[in-house]
Amino acid sequence: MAKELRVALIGCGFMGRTHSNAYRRLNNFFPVEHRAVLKVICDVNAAKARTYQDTWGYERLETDWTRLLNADDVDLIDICVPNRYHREIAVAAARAGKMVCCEKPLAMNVAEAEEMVKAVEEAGVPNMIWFNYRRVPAISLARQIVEEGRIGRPFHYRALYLQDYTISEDVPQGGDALWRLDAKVAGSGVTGDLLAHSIDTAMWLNGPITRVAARTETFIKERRHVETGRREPVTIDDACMFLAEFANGSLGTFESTRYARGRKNYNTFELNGADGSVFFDLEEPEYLQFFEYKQLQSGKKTESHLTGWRKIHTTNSEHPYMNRYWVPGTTIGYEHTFLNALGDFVMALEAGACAQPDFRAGLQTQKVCDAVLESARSGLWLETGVA
Ligand code: SOE
Repeated sequence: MAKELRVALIGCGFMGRTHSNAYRRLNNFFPVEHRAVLKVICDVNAAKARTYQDTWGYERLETDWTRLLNADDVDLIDICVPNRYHREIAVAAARAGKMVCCEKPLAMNVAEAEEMVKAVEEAGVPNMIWFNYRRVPAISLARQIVEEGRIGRPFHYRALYLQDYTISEDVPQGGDALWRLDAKVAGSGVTGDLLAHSIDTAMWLNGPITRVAARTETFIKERRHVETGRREPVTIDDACMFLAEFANGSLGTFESTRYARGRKNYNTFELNGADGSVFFDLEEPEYLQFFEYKQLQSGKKTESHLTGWRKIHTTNSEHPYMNRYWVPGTTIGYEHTFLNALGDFVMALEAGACAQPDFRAGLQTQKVCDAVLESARSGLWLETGVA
């Protein structure tokens, strides 16, 4: 392990923890040449940064991210701050010649995302957006099944992403913990925060989404704002449902809300084709369900008394990523999706390639999100511009 990958991570929230854990574990599980070094933790709040430094073992801390740009001891800048700050940091980091990894959604809107793509591509720096759910072994297996042609002609894609933590009117908006409820900081509500995941997975499995028709709702119109202490209008979409057309001719439905009582992080999808279907549910993340319209000995496709859905326990070493971990039958968790993403990033780096999903892939998802929000405003079917 000759080389170092010296990381500066900006933002000491929930996502910063998932990424820090991935950097710490990388060399325990992935046989890469680079050794991940937790070099700098950066947050405007020095106390938070200090706690992170103690917990995760970062070598030093900064409270001003611009000081990272000329830091000779930093190779990669990882952006885990609220969405409003992604563009400025990513563009500056790329221009400073740093590798850039960024939490999802890529930006507040398409214009910002385009600027970010331009910056990393002009600078020629490796970049990645953390759409971690692609790296759930069962979801990667779904992609493999699609690539192997086992689904046949696709007809339907159906995705749900449901949570319930904003049902109470007493939940405030804004501030460190609840910036996702403030459109000025988050860009949008469930569309950018949750549906961005569903859209990324959908386009990875089923190709470009070309047209959308959407409806959003904001159920609670005013909430106390943490920063001003006043009740202020709520500007995010609390719920979003949209219809989609895919370039391959299939139809999609997408639904997301933070008002589905009992649902904490319910992320599911199903893809139905002429020859098979796949179904995934993040509450049972180690399983992929697969229905195969099977080829019988006669060569004719039909169903029999043994036909049915298979529930594949994706823990064998033949399943994506699982040869890195334990023995067949034992499971991995949410945190490993970030570790798998990082492993892919570093392996691509060493192969002289750019890992997927990169910023350009993040831009495609951003285009769909923007079209969804615009469609909800206008009531019209809209082209996404994704080809
Ligand atoms: C929102 O609650 C959230 O933390 C998202 O921001 C993450 O991307 C998702 O994976 C879990 O839920």
